[in-house]
Order: sequence, then C-alpha cells, then structure tokens
Amino acid sequence: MNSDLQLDMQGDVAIVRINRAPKRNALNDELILALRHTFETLPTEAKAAVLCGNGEHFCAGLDLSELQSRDAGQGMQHSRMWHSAFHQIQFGPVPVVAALHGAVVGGGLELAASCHIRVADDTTFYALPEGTRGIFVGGGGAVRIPKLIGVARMTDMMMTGRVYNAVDGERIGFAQYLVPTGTAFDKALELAQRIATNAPLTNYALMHALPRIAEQAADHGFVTESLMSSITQAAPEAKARVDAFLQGRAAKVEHK
Ligand code: 1HE
Repeated sequence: MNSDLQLDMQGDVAIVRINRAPKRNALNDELILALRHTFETLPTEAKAAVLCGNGEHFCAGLDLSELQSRDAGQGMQHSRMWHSAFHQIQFGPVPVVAALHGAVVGGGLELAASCHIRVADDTTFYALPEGTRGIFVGGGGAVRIPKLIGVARMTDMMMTGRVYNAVDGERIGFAQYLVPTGTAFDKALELAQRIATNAPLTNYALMHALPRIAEQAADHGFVTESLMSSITQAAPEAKARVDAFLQGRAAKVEHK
C-alpha cells in the first residue's frame, strides 16, 4: 500500500483515505496506481466503501509538478491509466460513497464523479482549472461530469474558470447530499453502512446495469431492465425480504 493512500475497515465498510494533505491530496502516478490496486483488491468482507481525503481539501487534481511533456501516444497511455483506476472505482466490487470537503477540482472532481454517491460539506467547492491551465480533462471527466451537470455547465466551467460553491454544487447535481462543515465523512459512512445491508445483487444491478441501461436505446434498455429485474427477483434473498415486509418484520417507507 502506498503511504499516501490508507485503507481501513470499519465493519463491512472499507475506508479509503487520500493522505497527502501537504500537497492538497494532488494525484501523482503512484497514487492513481494505488487507487486502482486498492479498489481491485478490497477485502472480501467489504460491502461498501467511503472515499475521502485528509486535511483541508478532498483533492486538488493532477499533481501539476508531474505534468511533463509527453508525445501523443504517451499522453494517451497516461490518461488511460487514470481511466482504468477510476473505472475500477465505478465498476468495482462495491458501491463507493465520496465524502467531499474543500477543493474538489480538476482530476479530484473526475475522481469524485467516478463514485456512486457524493456527500459534500459546506466548505466544498468544485472547479475544472484544466481550462485555464491550457489542458483538458483526462480522467474520465468528459464522460462522467456532463452526466451529473450537463455539457453546457461543464463547458462554462472549463471556458470561464467558474467555481461552484457547495450549495450551488448540490443544486446542479454534483453532490446528492449537502451537510454541515466537518460532517461529510460521518454522513458518508452512515450511507455506506446502510448500502452494505442491501441485497448484493441489488447493489450489483445499480452499479453495473443501471448506468448501461441508461445509455442504451430505450428499446434495448427495457429488455436489459427486465433481465436484471428477473435475476434479482429470482434470488432467495429477494423473496425473504419481501416476505419479511408482508409479515410486518421489515421497515416501512417512512416520510419524516
Ligand atoms: C499542488 C497542487 C496540484 C496544490 N499539483 N501541487 N489542479 C489545479 O489546478 C488546482 C491547483 N491547486 C489550487 O488551486 C490550490 O492549491 C487549492 C485551491 C487546491 C488549495 O489551496 P491552498 O491555499 O489550501 O493550498 P496551496 O498553498 O495552494 O497549496 C499547498 C501546496 O500544495 C503547495 O505546495 P508547496 O510546496 O508550496 O507547499 C502547492 O503547490 C501544492 N499543490 N495543488 C501539485 N494540483 C487527468 S487530467 C486532470 C487534470 C487536472 O487535474 S488539472 C487541475 C490541477
């Protein structure tokens, strides 16, 4: 394990923490490879994960001190390395909840976008300084970020250097949860613990089938949905959970 990345288990939730606060958790090649390795080799008892950062910021993006001149082929390979690490987060074994605070910028925003749920505290801000640094996103942001906020907003962020604060970031779709300063980790852990109690096949369907279905032509999507629906329903765990509700042993949907 790279010393800039910590993995701890809290029950059946894996806590993955970027531990490079003096450099604002900027991502160098070793950290990217460590992220990939960590999510490839999570302990088998992990049923969900929280991804967070030490210090005042979640992540300042690409470590700019490592930005070297690369020819087109080397540049492609470097970007593809980021893709494969973030792909492992999005399509790995367990749902990942990102706990955000402070800067969530550049590659840090791309990293957050590869997680399944984002919890932001009041200090969070979002930016894509690639635009003003004369570069482009390369960690999957061009694919994932428009799915959260739309092409028009991402274009604006990159062309004008616009920074979204925590409130507006939640409003436009960066984060699903906005919580008071200093509580993003606790909320993310609470959500991950709840997610860990879901039927594994349901979590699998949400991680691996839903994003693909949403991108399929509707006619194909309906069929894939039916397949996934029938597979989950056929599992004994689904029957046990439905029976528990019918016998009054499972929680109702509550509106507080
Ligand atoms: C860094 C980095 C970094 C900080 N690479 N060293 N990302 C950016 O363009 C964001 C650049 N960073 C910032 O705008 C600010 O640092 C922050 C808003 C994130 C935080 O500000 P602050 O005042 O808390 O910290 P600081 O004083 O600016 O930085 C502390 C140290 O971290 C300092 O080093 P030091 O040796 O002088 O102490 C900074 O140089 C260092 N640092 N951010 C390297 N990013 C796959 S493509 C993705 C492309 C991108 O991500 S481009 C966007 C890069």
